[in-house]
This record gives sequence, C-alpha cells and structure tokens, in this order.
Amino acid sequence: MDLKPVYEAVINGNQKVVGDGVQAALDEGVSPSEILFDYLIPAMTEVGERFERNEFFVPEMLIAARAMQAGMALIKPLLAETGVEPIGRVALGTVKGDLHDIGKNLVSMMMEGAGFEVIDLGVDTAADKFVEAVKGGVDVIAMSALLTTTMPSMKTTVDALVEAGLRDKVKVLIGGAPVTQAYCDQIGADGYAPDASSASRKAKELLGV
Ligand code: B1M
Repeated sequence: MDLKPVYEAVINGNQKVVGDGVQAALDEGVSPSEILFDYLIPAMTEVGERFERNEFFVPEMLIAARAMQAGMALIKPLLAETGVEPIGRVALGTVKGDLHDIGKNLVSMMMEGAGFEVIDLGVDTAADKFVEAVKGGVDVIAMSALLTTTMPSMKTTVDALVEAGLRDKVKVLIGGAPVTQAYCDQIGADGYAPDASSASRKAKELLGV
C-alpha cells in the first residue's frame, strides 16, 4: 500500500488524511511499526529539518505534530500490544517556578516523533520530581526554562541527581530561550539544544541511538 500521502500529510499538517490513511493501512494489514518507522517518524524528521532551515516556523511545526498525533493515536495501543520498544525514555518538564509550556510541548512532540517515550512532568517541576523519574527508569531528563530567574533550577536538579547518587544513570538535556551551551557546561548538564528539533537529535546523540 502506498503510504506516501500519509507522509506528505504529516508534513502539510493534514490531520484527516493522516488519520484516514493510517486507519486504511492498518485495515489492510500494514504493521504499526512500519507505519511509524517508515512514514510518521521520517515525516517529522523532515519537518524538523525544514524548521532548522527556516522554511518552517513554530505554527507549521505544531500543525504537523498534531497531524502526526492523529496517526499515533491509532497505532500507539497496537504498538504496546506488539511490544515495540521506544528508542529511549525521556522525562520532560519546565523547571520549578516556570509556567511556560509551549516550547516544552513542542520538544515533547518532536521527541515522540523521533520514537522516544516521553513522560511529561508538566510545568513548575521541582528537582525531586526529576529525581523520582530517574528512579522510575528514564534515560534522559529534559528541562526547559524560559525565565532567567528559573534557569538556576536546572542546576538544582543536576545537584539533586548527584546527591541521590543517580547522576551517572541519566543524561541531562537542557534548553529554552535564555539557556546556552555555556550554561550547560557551567552546570554540568550533558547537552543543550536551541530548538525542539535539535532537542530530539541531541537526545539521540546522547544515548547513541
Ligand atoms: Co512569559 N516571558 N512570562 N508568558 N512569555 C517571556 C519568556 C519573556 C521573554 C517576555 C519578555 O519579557 N519579553 C519574559 C522572560 C524574561 C526573562 O526572564 N529573560 C517573560 C516573563 C517575564 C513572564 C512573566 C514573569 C510575566 C509576569 O507575570 N510579569 C510570567 C512568568 C510566569 C511564570 O512562568 N512563573 C510570564 C507568563 C507568561 C504567560 C503565562 C502569559 C505565557 C505562557 C503561556 C504558556 O506557555 N502556556 C507567556 C508567554 C507566551 C511568553 C512569550 C511571549 C512566548 C514564549 C513562547 O511560548 N514562545 C515570551 C516572549 C517571547 O519569547 N517572545 C515570554 C514560543 C516557544 C515555541 O518558544 O518556549 O522559546 P520557546 O521554545 C523554543 C526554544 O526555546 C526551545 O525549543 C522551542 C522551539 O523550537 N526549547 C527547548 C524550549 N525548551 C526546550 C528544552 C530543550 C531544548 C529546547 O531541551 C530539554
């Protein structure tokens, strides 16, 4: 079955074509993992690359991510049944004191689009919540901050991981408008990404997947 229209529809943000196309493919017996790994994920990868080339902007990326979710909603329960493993588990949150979540949600969508399982800890996420997530078995802690006043919470989390003896069990990825590579180096995080698309790429790089 030709699923190129589904691929194109994710890029163009056409939720209905994605939903109908994925359902038709499933009805014809195409495997959920083939739909995910050969069409949905490559389409979101293309969206990310267009964003990085300044051909797409935040609205296009949001619309594409929503279209992808229409397909994901149909295949996710089936993937769980067939035991397809995610490429990694990420606990993502906006840091303590910070309520901005638009960028974080974009990061979540791009990471899911890349094949990660994302545990969204929400906004105003204190260090102990991240520590608990690591105890629960995530591979990456991903923190977003939009305020210069909340950036220090990232260091608080890194310090809390050290204190809990868990620092070497997890990769720490940070981002958000005021965050920089220099800040990442300063607080001992593992990686910094300037935007949602590069965040999923960086997470893959950190895990070597
Ligand atoms: Co706020 N706010 N805000 N705000 N707000 C900013 C951030 C600000 C720059 C506006 C300004 O003054 N020019 C300023 C921060 C100044 C500073 O600290 N340097 C500011 C302020 C001061 C405040 C309040 C303190 C205002 C007040 O109450 N006096 C207050 C704080 C509330 C709190 O958090 N405790 C506040 C409140 C709010 C609203 C609630 C009204 C609303 C948030 C709604 C929401 O998120 N649900 C809001 C908004 C919308 C903004 C602006 C206008 C837009 C932010 C946004 O969503 N951008 C913003 C000004 C601006 O940016 N023009 C502003 C779009 C989003 C896609 O970009 O989040 O940067 P962004 O995410 C990017 C990258 O940063 C990156 O990927 C995304 C794109 O690909 N990224 C990551 C983000 N997280 C990442 C994590 C990663 C990797 C990449 O790895 C883990």
